[in-house]
Amino acid sequence: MRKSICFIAAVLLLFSTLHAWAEDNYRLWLRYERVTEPALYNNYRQSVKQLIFPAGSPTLKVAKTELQNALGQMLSLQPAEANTVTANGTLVIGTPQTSTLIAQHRQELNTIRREGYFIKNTQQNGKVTITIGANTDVGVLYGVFNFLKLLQTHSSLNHLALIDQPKIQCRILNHWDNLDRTVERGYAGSSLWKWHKLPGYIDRRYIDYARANASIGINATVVNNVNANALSLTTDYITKAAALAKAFRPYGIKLFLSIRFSAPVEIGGLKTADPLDAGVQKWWKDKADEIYRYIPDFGGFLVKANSEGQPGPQTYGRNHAEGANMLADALKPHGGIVMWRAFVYDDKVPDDRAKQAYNEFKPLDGQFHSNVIVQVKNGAIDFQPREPFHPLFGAMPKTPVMMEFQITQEYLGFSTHLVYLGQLFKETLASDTYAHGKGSTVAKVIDGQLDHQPLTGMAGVANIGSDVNWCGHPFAQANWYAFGRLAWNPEQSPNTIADDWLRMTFTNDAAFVNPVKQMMMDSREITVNYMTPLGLHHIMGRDAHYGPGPWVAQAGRPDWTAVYYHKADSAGVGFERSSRGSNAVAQYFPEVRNQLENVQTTPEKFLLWFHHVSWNYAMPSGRNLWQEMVHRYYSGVDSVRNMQKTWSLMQGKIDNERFAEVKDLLAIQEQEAEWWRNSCVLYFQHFSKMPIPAGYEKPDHDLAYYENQKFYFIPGTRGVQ
Ligand code: BDP
Repeated sequence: MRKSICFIAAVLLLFSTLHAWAEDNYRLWLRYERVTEPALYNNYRQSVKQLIFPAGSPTLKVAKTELQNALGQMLSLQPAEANTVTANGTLVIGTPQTSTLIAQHRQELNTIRREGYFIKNTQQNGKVTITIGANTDVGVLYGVFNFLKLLQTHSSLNHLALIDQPKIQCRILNHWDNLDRTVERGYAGSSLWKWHKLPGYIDRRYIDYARANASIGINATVVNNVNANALSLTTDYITKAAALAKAFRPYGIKLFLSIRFSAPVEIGGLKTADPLDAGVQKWWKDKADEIYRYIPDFGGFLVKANSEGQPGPQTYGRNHAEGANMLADALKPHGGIVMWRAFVYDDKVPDDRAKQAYNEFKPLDGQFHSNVIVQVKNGAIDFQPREPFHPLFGAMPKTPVMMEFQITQEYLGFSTHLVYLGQLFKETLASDTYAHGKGSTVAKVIDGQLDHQPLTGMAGVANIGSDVNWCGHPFAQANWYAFGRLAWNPEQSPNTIADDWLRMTFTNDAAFVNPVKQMMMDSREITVNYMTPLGLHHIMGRDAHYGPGPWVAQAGRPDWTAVYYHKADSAGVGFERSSRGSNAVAQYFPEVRNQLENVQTTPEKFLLWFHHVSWNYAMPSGRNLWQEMVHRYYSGVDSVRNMQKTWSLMQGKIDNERFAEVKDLLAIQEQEAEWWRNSCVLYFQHFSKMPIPAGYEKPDHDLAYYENQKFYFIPGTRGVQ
């Protein structure tokens, strides 16, 4: 008997060590690690001894399960369930429909709308309670996740008086996932959606995906690529999508589909997809009716039309509004919406690519039906490491306009480079458009405040795939997380978001959190320095967008080359977008335009975006432009080395697996940063004809070496033209 007990104990010990050893990072920020600090542990246990949480609906059920699992893991505790408050340390959770105790909080309930929640310390029957209340079940779910965040980040549970609600209605991921499970610009494995096993088999990851999204307030998802395959609108695929929608539904997540504008021809057997054709209109109406039969809460359509070879209304001589409205009318009876992308440019149009979306969309302001929202990328070119805000923000006061950010790091080192995008997102959101004078930030445009828009949204191109750790790089999870948090409230600080994420994902140990947070906060600027300093843009390798390619001069069309954008010559470098050049600056409101018109007042970070500047131009640092550019590239690489140093000090503070993975990835990042630096410095030197100043390490190879590098099977490129 003693022997077998010892044996079982040994096996259990072995398993627990193996478990601790096998850290695969699957759990994201929902780890619910045991609270080990004794005072906190006891305090938390005292605060949640009893639970009043009647949970009838699927959403309340998942909220309750999440809570119970988390409390079990963090505090080894299952609170006693009760109907009335009989003990100090009672957790009261629900809506006015499920709980009379919640219904008493009229003031809070009146303040929050559909998806908001409150978390408060109150007294009931003379006993101390924590109350989590909301008007709706999904509000309760958000409240529970935020309460668990308090525990995960070791926050105090005294004096709780939180009232929170989303500032943006549609907080949506865009998956660029193809039906064959390749992911356009995806660097974290293949698509999560196993179409061939749907609708029969629901993978556990669909549920964990939905949980993770709900925990940060994401409430919608587009499951297929914007470069859409018409097949996704066939009955077969609608049935499959319906199974996904059903899996997501308890978590408050609505499913949307990207559509191919020519679907009526491709799968409907019609001769045309002209939006003004009655047959086409009927086809879409019938299709919408069919979708809603399978997915009653279907969100609507995302549309990439007349962009990069995709069909659209212009194919039939109609404009974007006519195309969008036809689809909107089909969805309207069911409450669906159309997200119509403004990412349009055409190499047949001679104008600067940066101007084309504004040129096409601004004149259509006011012509879209009320259930259309125009989806605009953060900048006018394409998700570059840094772009000035898109001039369409603030320019269409009579049209709902939503943000499209890219979470997947197409132009920011794939899933190999540690780049915290909270900073990038925030920089755009905080930019002042001056649409209605000072303070008219992009955030206020997209949360609807500025022009009183009833329909609001923020989309993020997902970085999620089948990799066990979801996003490829452990720190890429932070970008999914930060997107959700900023979509909920674009005014939040990236610093706070990084802090929460680190605590939940790694540890609450300040000796880890503080230095690593600083590293995250600096990481985006560092990447800009070694990739595209001073406003350079679109100088990456062609097609796959992997690594540097400032020399790319042939790419099928001029606006896909690098030379189109940097315009380096012996006189200088940069794209002249002032009135002396393409006059793209005229698309901004006067305060912004005037600042950007002039080289002297243009912020350094956008200098070469807006101006062609001579190599000898005196920069504020005292260096000339050439020297400044070299300095930035070198400092970018040096900073990556500093990141490596910071990280190496973290050994032992977290599990060895993630420590080692990040260490290895940082080493690749350092090599690739060097590759960017050497390629770009050598390439631009060709024009500046000035030496790399003394004191800098010399590039290992000559320019020809870098130009001749060849890469095969680069991820994210299948299906890319
Ligand atoms: C670019 C990508 C391309 C996308 C396109 C888009 O390179 O793969 O299809 O954007 O947003 O960033 O439609």
